[in-house]
Amino acid sequence: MRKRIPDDFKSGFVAIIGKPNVGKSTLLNRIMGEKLSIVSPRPQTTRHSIKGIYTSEKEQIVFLDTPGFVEARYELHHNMINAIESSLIDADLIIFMTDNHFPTDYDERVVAIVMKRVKVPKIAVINKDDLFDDEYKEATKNKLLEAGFDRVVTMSALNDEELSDFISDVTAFLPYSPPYYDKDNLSDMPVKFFAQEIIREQIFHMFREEIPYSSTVTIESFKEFDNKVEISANIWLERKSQKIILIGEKGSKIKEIRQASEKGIYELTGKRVKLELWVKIKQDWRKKSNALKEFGY
Ligand SMILES: Nc1nc2c(ncn2[C@@H]2O[C@H](COP(=O)(O)OP(=O)(O)OP(=O)(O)O)[C@@H](O)[C@H]2O)c(=O)[nH]1
Ligand SMILES: [Mg+2]
Repeated sequence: MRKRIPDDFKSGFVAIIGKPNVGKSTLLNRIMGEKLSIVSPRPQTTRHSIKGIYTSEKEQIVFLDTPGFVEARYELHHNMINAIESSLIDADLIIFMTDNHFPTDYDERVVAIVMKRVKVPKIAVINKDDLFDDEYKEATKNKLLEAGFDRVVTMSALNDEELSDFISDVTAFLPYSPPYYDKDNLSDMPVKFFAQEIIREQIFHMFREEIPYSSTVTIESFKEFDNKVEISANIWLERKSQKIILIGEKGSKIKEIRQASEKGIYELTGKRVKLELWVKIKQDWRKKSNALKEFGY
């Protein structure tokens, strides 16, 4: 029989926004205890809004990890900005995250947008507290309170110990409401999507400069059996010259991508993984709206 939902149960949607590379996806993954959103040392890693559904006995928080705010240099960026803006519309609470470099131009623009457009409560998180001192902390905290945030917290998203306090801070701002999702759901995306993101993450980790940004991944076939998963995926690049770099000498790089991805997908599914990767070119795909649609952006 289904357990009764207590009257004081709280739930709501919480959008996590902020400039690229501050640790938004790292925080989401820590809270969920699962790698839902890919993380890399390079900015603009996240491209879609990724939902993480945190459920306990007392609350359900639907976190939305968003792409870092970006200059719209490519059609792809317009789609990323749309993903951020639509996450603001449905949110019951906004978490604005910054780091040890506040304020940058990006920070200022995001804060201005949030204060102008968002009426719901707003928490500011100063992340990466391993990289700043008390003086920076106090000064930044004051600036954020002055800007209009309802609460300012400092943390390191790499540190699990601070998470339960953070969850309480968030829940305090949420409305009383029954949960929106079944407690067993961690996200609303299929396993196939996470497999695709895991492959994309390896490319972010292995290459510098333009290759990560010029690449995207599509899953062409995904067969899940009781004890194994068979996947065929395409890695799309923008130019022929990039293909040689991605494949590497005698296929060494593509092999590394395949092996690391198989490991990641194994950790996700608990099943043996056989992955086939194909490298393809779609000239200037980031500028073409029909290509973006085809690639799921
Ligand atoms: N030193 C330190 N590094 C951190 C902390 N939190 C996250 N990082 C690192 O910061 C980098 C960026 O983290 P992400 O979680 O990908 O950042 P993001 O805000 O999601 O970035 P985008 O998706 O590009 O917008 C990674 O290398 C993380 O390991 C922290 O508390 N301290
Ligand atoms: Mg991210």
